Amino acid sequence: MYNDLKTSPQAATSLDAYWMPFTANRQFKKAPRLLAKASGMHFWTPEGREILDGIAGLWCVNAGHGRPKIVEAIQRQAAEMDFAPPFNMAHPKAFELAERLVQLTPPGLDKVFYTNSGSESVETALKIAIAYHRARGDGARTRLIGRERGYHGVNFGGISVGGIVSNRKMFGTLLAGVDHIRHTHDLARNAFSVGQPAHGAELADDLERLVALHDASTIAAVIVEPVAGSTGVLVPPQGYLQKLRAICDKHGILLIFDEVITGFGRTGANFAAQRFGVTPDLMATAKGITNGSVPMGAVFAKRHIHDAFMEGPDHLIEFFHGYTYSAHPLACAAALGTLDTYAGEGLLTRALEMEPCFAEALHSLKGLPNVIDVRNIGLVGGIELAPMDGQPGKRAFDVFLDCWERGVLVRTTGDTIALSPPLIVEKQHIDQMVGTLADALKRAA
Ligand code: PXG
Ligand code: PLP
Repeated sequence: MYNDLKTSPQAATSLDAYWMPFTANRQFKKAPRLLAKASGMHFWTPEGREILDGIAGLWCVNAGHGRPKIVEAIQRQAAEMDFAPPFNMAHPKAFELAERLVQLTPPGLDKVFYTNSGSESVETALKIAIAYHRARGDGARTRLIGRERGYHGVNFGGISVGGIVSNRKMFGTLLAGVDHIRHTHDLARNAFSVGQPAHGAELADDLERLVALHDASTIAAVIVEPVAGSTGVLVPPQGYLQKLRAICDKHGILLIFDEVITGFGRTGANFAAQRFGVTPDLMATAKGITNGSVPMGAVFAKRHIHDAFMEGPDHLIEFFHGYTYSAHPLACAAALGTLDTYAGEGLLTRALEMEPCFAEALHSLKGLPNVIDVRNIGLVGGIELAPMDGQPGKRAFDVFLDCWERGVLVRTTGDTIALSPPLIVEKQHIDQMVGTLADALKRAA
């Protein structure tokens, strides 16, 4: 029935050529879900149906859609200068943006390396970590430690340190010299925790197990998401990140936070590092940096890490890494417009203000059919469902489809439904999201 999409009365576009990312292609093409317009908290379908955006696009549109300062910045920049080579050349906005960004970061993270996505930020951070040790004459530190249930994008470094079986199993041997600490998800002790769960700080000690196995002198870095997003909104247990920081310090291991989702206000502070009071050595970001409007990412590094590279003759490249589109003028302009929007409306701390209202609404779902956990921090929420027998992920996917039919966009990962609305969300939107979800959960029972 949907072999074609009518984009105008005359034209019909085939669905054949587009191989869609992270999508059940055959299911989608039988009944496509299309978005044609967006503004503020909403999308509209080509037929004009209004959809409440419960997930900030894909955890990225933190200021809501179509914000004028961002739109105008992109339009002006596209007309003025479309592209400037980033190798051996630069443009003023790249510096202006970097100075603005490091005003927002935790103490000491005052160097910025630009990328174009979260995946590229992760690769960049991992490469900086390994090369940093080598530049200091500690070149045996090459091992990378990730965590089970981590998501660090889709490139080879990221899937190697990541902990999602389906993202790894098809792709061969991955990077050598990678190991993983245990994840922190513990339904038995922590189900229905409001905010940070009480139990599990001791899971950070799992890093000591890997140090004992591999020796600290071989380990370059540990990478974790402060709050795991893609694997079901896993909030760090109280004291866990502090403990991880202390163990890294004890052994000279760099701590990398992957803040691709948690950065730019999602947890109620500029970065989750500030929300939790733990400063990493390197921080990978993307998404909210441009409000999702133009692809961009950034890695933040402590000054001493950057400075370790600044050796040798000064006409030589210090770090053999970079992308054609690093510091792309449109992305820099969009990011400046985004930071103005965040600052002008106090959005980077708004999730903290909205957290009690959001938490209360989410936790009202406790007791509905198949709801086995509710998790929240800032403006991120996860509702975990009991899987259907022999069909993992199906129950949550059915709820997602039902919500879509009823005008609310949510996200599923496994049998967890995730909500991460734009930071401009109001109580009435939260009520609509959670109300629609509650009805869908009852229907799915
Ligand atoms: N790290 C983290 C922590 C992320 O959440 C990436 C890296 C990769 O970013 P890019 O820009 O390369 O996609 C992400 C991205 C989901 C979902 O379903 C989450 C992401 C991307 C796509 C889907 O939760 N996060
Ligand atoms: N492949 C080829 C053949 C290239 O020339 C380049 C960049 O010049 C790349 C890949 C990398 O592209 P990007 O810099 O956009 O990541």
